[in-house]
Amino acid sequence: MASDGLKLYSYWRSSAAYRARIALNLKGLPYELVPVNLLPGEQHSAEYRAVNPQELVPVLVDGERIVRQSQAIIEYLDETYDGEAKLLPATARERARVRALAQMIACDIHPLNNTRVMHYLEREFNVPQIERERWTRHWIGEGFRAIEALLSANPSTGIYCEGDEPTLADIFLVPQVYNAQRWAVDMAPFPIIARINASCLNLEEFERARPENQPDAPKA
Ligand SMILES: N[C@@H](CCC(=O)N[C@@H](CS)C(=O)NCC(=O)O)C(=O)O
Repeated sequence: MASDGLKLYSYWRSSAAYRARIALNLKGLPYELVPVNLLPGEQHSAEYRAVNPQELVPVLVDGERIVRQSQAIIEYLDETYDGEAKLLPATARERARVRALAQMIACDIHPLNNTRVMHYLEREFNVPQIERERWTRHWIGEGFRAIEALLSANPSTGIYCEGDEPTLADIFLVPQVYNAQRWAVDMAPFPIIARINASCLNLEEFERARPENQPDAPKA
């Protein structure tokens, strides 16, 4: 099925929006990118709140339909458009595994390190930057330790998290590695995560979605 105009509200450095960009590229779907600058707080404007009362990116607009939450967006795209790739694998066992890996990131790592959480720690509890960064590294490290263990213990791990085609799990992993590198997390204890990240970034669809390659990224 062809799309009649997809629009993605995105911010170049948002790892949740990065996930949606990768999925759109893997599905071979062209889209209009609508930048929402999180730094001055455009996500809190009345105009954007009407699109997403949660005041977060990404949001996908597909004609009359508005889809919020990156995992819902990705699964919606996969179910709605044939596209070039299937982002969820064929069997229930495989789908459960990739969803579990994705949710370890989406539910148990990323929300603890979100901009609004960091601002709250600073504003309400006077947590200094150095400790906020330690907090971020701690939660990414905890999550990555568990993901690395699951990847290393399972023969289904291939070039990518599940087999030799990229799936939902890789779509979540790569932006989280980007965040880890941004906050100087030591990746040495996570060789499988690092290897899968490198394999993904060799793909043009992941490369095009990178934060640095977005039109709203500051020019170097
Ligand atoms: N669970 C949401 C998370 C979305 C999210 O946290 N987006 C962040 C950027 S990565 C955001 O918009 N933050 C704005 C803020 O914290 O004010 C999803 O997966 O879409």
